[in-house]
Amino acid sequence: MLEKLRHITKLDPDRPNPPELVKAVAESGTDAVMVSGTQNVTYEKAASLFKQVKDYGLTTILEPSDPSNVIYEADYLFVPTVLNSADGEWITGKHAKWVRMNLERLDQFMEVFDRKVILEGYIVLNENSAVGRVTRALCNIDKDLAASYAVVGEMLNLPVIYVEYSGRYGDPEYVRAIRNVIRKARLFYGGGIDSGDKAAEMLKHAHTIIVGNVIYEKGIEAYLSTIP
Ligand code: 1GP
Repeated sequence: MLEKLRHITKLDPDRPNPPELVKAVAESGTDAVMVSGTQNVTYEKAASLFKQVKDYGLTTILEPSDPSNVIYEADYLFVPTVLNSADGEWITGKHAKWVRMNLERLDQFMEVFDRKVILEGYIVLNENSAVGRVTRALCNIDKDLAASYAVVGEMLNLPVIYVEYSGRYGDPEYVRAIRNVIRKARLFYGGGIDSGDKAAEMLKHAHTIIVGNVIYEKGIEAYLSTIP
């Protein structure tokens, strides 16, 4: 399934997602729609957005930020662990809480886990982003250390390494350095992609790009230009 993803659109259920926006996304050629679950994402808003997206036959992915906001109706759950966090809560802490909530029906939970869950090893590199601050990520690291975190992700058998600059276009040299050390994992890149040139530049190194803000901040035309 991961091999089929070149372009993922991250939609925010907390922003207006009128039917014409959802239609444009569905017809854009993007490979999947991802909803990132933050505290502000209510179940109703996210479920209603998923329903609209699914009506068009697009793959839906939920990326929860906490065990309290997992929405099992999504086709897949992409569960982050922040490899360069200084706070264990974001590496395995929340995950253990999630398992604990399901310990009494572990077989059932593991069946869903095996069918729907893909773990993502995040390397967060923008210290000014919400995700960077909240997860206390060690963002000011050189290329070699960033690449080393990616190798650790592979040692842990994570199927995805996600280079996250959320809100800012990142340094392609970092993405290249990480790609060079990756053997099995798929490399995701997200952050500040708002044009065809930036999409193409990051796709030279990353297997998959994730675009978010562009659709809300620059509109549908700019968003469409990011489709490979
Ligand atoms: C955020 O990586 C995504 O989690 C996409 O970033 O919103 O900057 O496109 P942008």
